[in-house]
Amino acid sequence: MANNEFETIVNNSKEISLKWRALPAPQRGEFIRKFGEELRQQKESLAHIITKEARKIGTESLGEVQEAIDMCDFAVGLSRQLYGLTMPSERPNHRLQELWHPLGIVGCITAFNFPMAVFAWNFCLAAVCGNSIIWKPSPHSNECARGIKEAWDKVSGDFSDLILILEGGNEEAVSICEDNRIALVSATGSTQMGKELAPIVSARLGKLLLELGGNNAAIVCPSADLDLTIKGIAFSACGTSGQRCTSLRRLFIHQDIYDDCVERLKKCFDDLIIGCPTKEDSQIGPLISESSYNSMQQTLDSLKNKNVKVLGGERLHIEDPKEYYVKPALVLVENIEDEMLSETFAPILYVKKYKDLKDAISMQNNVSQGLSSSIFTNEMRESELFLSESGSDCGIANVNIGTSGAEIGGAFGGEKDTGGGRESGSDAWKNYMRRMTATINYGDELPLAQGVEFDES
Ligand code: UN1
Repeated sequence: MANNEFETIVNNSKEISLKWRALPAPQRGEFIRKFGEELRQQKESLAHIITKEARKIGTESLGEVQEAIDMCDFAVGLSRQLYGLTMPSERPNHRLQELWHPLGIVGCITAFNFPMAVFAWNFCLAAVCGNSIIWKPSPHSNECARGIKEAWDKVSGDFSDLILILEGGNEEAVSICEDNRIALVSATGSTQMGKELAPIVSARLGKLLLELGGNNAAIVCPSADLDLTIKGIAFSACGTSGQRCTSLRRLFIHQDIYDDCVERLKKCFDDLIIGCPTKEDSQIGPLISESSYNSMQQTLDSLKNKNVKVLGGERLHIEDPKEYYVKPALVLVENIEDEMLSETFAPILYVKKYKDLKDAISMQNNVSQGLSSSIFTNEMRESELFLSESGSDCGIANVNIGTSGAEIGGAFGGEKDTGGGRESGSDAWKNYMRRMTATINYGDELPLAQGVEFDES
């Protein structure tokens, strides 16, 4: 990347942010409404780009564009709801009030697996909050980024530069992190990436929003409805070829239903349709790259070397010989293996028996990541324990739903090595603004807070 290319991008982003923030928030929302309409119009063609580049199956690609559309709708409403609190002042004739202001430029680093939706989470909020955005997409999904930018350019009038794309890899990501004109860096990717980039932003006391790796688990209790449970597990573990940050990696099954559940899972994994993502009936497309395939095989080999039972996981030669299709792997473990403690971004599901729900919850929590978690049960006491302060330690906890496929209305993100950030719904918008506490004295005296006296003599 030429230095002056980066300078131009930052300067242009700064310039547009000053104009954009002067628009009343509901007018900013109106642009996002039109952007959402444009995405609706282009839903099929944008989904097509996702399938082509990120190799997601048709219905998931359409779902991803829908997620971006949902974010637009959410942000339009939000543009009239950037509420600040007012608090009672302790002093007479005073008002105490919170004001929310834009940050300026937001830097957004996204991963290949959600090449449009995760950008939309960030952009729609950043924009209605009055910020511009510089977007560094994954090198695997530049075309998706260009597709989104073109849609924005159709509706953005003079505000085309509100989205500026910086294509590239690590060097470009580091440039974003180093630049103190970029107020907030929102980054999605592996925990390792987060641990490399976060210190750079922190060193300049910049703001960070991190959405990093998961190592998500589900617990299946004896009362679970196994039909919906198996479907939920299969989608979360194998959908998107196990390449979601929310993908299900670990499964704890109660001993009373273990055999039955594992039999059904085996059958379900055998029946999955693995094939070219452009084919209507394919449920699982290829992995994104050779290196993803290699890391999957490395993990499985090291398990096999320890005589752990691995079912599936082999490469399937379908269509293009350069693509890496795999059969999702079921790994039946008796003990917690080291491989289970880190995230392999591929369809590997570890399955372990449990006796006591509290043990299952503690095994679930006993990893460094904390993104998503599920329990399958029809017992209210079990699900409430799971959701309680003694339950799951994740940012997302589901009952009778798999770990993946969150809606945009809730705040999305996780604890511990997942980075602590929250994006998309609820009050995640506050990450994209600065909070100003204003105290206004409309009286003709100057009483001091805490009763302090400072009388002039
Ligand atoms: C991601 O994999 O980075 O909850 C995001 C889900 C999707 C988002 C995943 N809505 O699975």
